[in-house]
Amino acid sequence: MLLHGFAATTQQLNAAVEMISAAAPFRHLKTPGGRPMSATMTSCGRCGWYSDSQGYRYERLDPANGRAWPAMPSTFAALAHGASMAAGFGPFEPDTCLINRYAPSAQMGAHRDADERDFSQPIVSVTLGTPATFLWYGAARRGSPVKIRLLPGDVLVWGGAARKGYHAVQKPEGGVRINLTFRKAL
Ligand code: MD3
Ligand code: FE
Repeated sequence: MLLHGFAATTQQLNAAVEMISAAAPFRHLKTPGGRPMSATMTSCGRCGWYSDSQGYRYERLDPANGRAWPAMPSTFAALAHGASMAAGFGPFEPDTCLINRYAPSAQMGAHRDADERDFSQPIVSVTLGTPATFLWYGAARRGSPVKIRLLPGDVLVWGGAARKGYHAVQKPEGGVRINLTFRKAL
């Protein structure tokens, strides 16, 4: 479900991203095959998403420095919970927020999110910064995807069958795009 403009206080969210990335800097993770991802990433919360030659997983400590990930701001948790309620997926208590940063040349190829334990929990995503086009494939990674142009403040909630769908993101429209994805991973 697309909640257009649901995140009204994007200034606060952007400021929180600055705080988090000062403690846990954005970095290019490598795929298990050794290729650097074009978006840079960091996380906050009780664990953080990570990828290297050992595979895709959630880590309780930031492998870059051995410290806990920055705490999830209460504004983040409240936004994710409110979006899940508004979309009809019920109470949602994420334990992590993966933060993706797309420079003008960065994009994300088609994939599905499968590293979380409980697929009955939704994922909430929030766009900040420069608009970009999101591609929705659904159950199979083929055919022509549905295109959705995401603006800052737009919130998407993925639950039920859509939770396992294939999706991708095109390059942002000439500036930096930040995306927050809230997950219950553990
Ligand atoms: C549909 N991020 O972090 S957000 C990701 O714009 C990711 O940074 C993109 O895909 C981004 O995994 C897309 C929309 C999104 C996020 C997670 C989903 C859609 C999803 C999980 C399941 C289904
Ligand atoms: Fe994804």
